[in-house]
Amino acid sequence: DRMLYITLAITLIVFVLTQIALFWFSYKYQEKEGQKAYYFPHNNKLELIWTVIPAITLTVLVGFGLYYWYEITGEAPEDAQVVEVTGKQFGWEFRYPGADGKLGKKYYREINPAKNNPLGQIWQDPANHDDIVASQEMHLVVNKPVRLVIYSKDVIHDVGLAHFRLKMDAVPGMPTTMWFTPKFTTREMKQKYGDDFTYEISCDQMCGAGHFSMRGTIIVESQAEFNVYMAKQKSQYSLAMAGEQTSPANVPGASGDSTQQKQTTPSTDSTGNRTAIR
Ligand SMILES: [Cu+2]
Repeated sequence: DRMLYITLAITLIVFVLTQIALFWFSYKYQEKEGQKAYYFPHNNKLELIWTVIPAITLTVLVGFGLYYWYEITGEAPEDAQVVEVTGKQFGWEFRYPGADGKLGKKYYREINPAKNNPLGQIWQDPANHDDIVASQEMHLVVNKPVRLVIYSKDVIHDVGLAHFRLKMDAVPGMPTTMWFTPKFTTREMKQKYGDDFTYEISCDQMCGAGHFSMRGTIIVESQAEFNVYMAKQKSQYSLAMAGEQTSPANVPGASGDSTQQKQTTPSTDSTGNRTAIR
């Protein structure tokens, strides 16, 4: 926020001064009887001044921007929590590493929502066995750095975190990352701004007919509350294995990937209508 205010202040001052000068000069030197225009073709000193000063100012402003950019996209602190975020038409999926602290490998051809594998996790990889997958709602721990690893399953989306002043594109085939530390729990924010406050994750990149409905929520809570939430979740592996036993058809990849079906069924409500999207 501070950077935005400084940039606004500097540009506002320059804007006001130049506008005053513009109107003042056009008033002062308006057409008058007996006044002849002064021929003023070039002045090196002036050229130099109005090139160098803005150049330095803008370099400094951009420099700050770059500094913060490298900070949020750079190495996260050692103790950071990792959450994988996947955008799709139209919704968000989140994956948390289990007790091993490691996200298992995945491959796009394994994506098969019908078999409880929306992210294409490779079940042969033991690191996948305790990973937890959730959709639309992300849980974070207050005052603990979190590193988001961002994917997309179809087109370009964008993880927009307005309350955290962050956004990052979700690009198919190219994971992006950013890290930050939530400072206030959802409960603290509700006390401050009213009960209807929610941390929101919005899609900041126009991505299709259901773009407007790509709204997820973030719950920032204490470590204890987070642990309770995690303990209640079932690993995606166990859900997939349970599903496998009841469904006799087990032809890997035969049902194809989900992107083709999804595009034909735009949904109006991403939370209530998840089956229609898939
Ligand atoms: Cu989107």
